[in-house]
Amino acid sequence: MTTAQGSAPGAGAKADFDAIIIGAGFSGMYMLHSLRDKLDMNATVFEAGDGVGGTWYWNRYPGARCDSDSYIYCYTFDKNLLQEWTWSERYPEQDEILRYLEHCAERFDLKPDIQFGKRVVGMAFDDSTELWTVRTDKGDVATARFVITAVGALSAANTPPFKGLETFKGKWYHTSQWPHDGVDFTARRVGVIGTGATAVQAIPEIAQQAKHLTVFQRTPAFCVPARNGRVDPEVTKARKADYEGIRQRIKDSFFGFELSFLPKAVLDTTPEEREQEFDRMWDAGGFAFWLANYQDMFFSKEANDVIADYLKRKIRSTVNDPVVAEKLTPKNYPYGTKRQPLDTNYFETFNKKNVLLVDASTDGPIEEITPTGIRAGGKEHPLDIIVVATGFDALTGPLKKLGIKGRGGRMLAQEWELGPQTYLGVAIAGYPNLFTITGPQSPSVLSNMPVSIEQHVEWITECIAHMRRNKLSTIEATAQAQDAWGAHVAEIVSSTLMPGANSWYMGANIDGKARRFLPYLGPEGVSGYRRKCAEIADKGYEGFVFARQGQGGTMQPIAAE
Ligand code: N01
Repeated sequence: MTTAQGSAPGAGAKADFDAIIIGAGFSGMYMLHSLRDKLDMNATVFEAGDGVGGTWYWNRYPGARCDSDSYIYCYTFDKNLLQEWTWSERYPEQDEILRYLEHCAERFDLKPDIQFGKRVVGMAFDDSTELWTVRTDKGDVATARFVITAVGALSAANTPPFKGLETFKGKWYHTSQWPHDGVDFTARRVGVIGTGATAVQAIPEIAQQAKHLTVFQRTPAFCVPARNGRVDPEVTKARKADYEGIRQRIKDSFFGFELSFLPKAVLDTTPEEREQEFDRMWDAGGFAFWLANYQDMFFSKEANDVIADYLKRKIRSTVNDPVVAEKLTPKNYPYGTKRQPLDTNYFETFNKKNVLLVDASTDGPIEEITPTGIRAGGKEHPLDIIVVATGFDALTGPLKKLGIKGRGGRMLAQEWELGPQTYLGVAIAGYPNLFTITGPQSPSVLSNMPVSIEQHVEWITECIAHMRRNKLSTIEATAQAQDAWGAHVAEIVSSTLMPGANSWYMGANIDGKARRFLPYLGPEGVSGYRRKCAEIADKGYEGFVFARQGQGGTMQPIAAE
């Protein structure tokens, strides 16, 4: 079904749907539930995949699992759901998360309103009707008053234009477009390109199966052990009894986890004292070392060096061959400024006889993919399978791919050539009635995603409810509010070490992409951001203008109820 009768809030031109949601992952599913079941809106979802799950539908590479603790990597909006679902492991595997999301889709009866196998390829705002027209690759054309993008921050795969890739006679796979029936590495010579969070999960798994594995590293990663394992049933019981407290604590936290920085500067500690703290965080595993370390870690290079030194020593004491250990040791960016990979036997894997590390700086970069392998630093490495673990065109990529045209035909992809411009990361001046869940310039990827997703979905739902109560037909961020938000995002990050890394947070992983810090960092993380969004709503949506039906193009601020 591509069209249906809908009653647009604020009356006026008839749309096929009150709202079109793009994507059926964590965010699109909750958005649909909220608009349809709380506001009684006629909403539909276009989803490119053949099932729900988003990230967890697509990323099926070996070792794929969540790096957030399972008890908080889930929806928290429904008390009963929290009680009825039990996670098996500290970090569930991809298939368990997908089963969870399937369960949610059934539980909230979402599938009848999701149109699977349809990728949105264009959408345009019509100034006269004040409606969006959305087109899919299957030929659907549907109108709606609101469009909500729920496309995820890491869904536009980045396959660098490696010379000769098309000539490779073996098989190659991008980790985020993994075959659903898996890949058999038995007796194969495998190459993995990349050593980010994905590759760090995949490499130890592939090395166990493959005859030979060659890892092509451009930048070494600082890894911390995941320390995955079954969850003790007593711990699960205690958490279920305390979910209200947990929910509040993650909402009030900096990053959406039950973690906070140590209220102390590492430079004010003795070497013995900090070594003890480092050991404690290291033994705890997970993001504690990254997100609950000394509070000066992200601000002072000297402090960062002290912390990074601990991780470098761990690499050197784990990897047997000192030359390989040196290649695996990060040297040219501060710790924590690239996404923290969590590992299970990653460095140990380089002690295996069937694993070879080819490092771009010391052995030479990838020059070409040949019909039979990869040539790097003048040497050809024969391969049967290549795993391309080169990540994503993060945050802006998925939105640019939607072909969004706003007021007067302005094109988002063009306007964002020098970086994203948003208000709060959830709205864009010139694009009325468009909301971007966990969009650029919101906490998004710098938080435990479900926490930020729920916050955005609930804020958007309340905003649309407000419009319906006040018979408002369009909402649009002002250019001034947008500029001020962009300046604020940039100013905050400039006081940190984050710009010092060639990270995907900075857009540095994509050739030609503007170097801009893409998510929003602070000053009080997700809790401060949540408060800011709430204050803006309380002030009658400060920084936005509303219009009633028929005022398109000449929007006037309208006082809130
Ligand atoms: O991608 P990445 P990823 N030639 O961009 C290298 C999330 N995630 O898929 O560092 C050679 O981090 C690149 O090198 P460099 C998580 O947020 C979540 O691993 O740019 N190499 C790097 O080593 C994560 O951060 C979970 O110099 C090239 C690698 O490829 C995000 O996904 C689990 C290259 C890419 O690393 C992305 O991680 C896993 C080139 N031309 C991942 N281009 C969860 O827990 C790039 N590289 C939910």
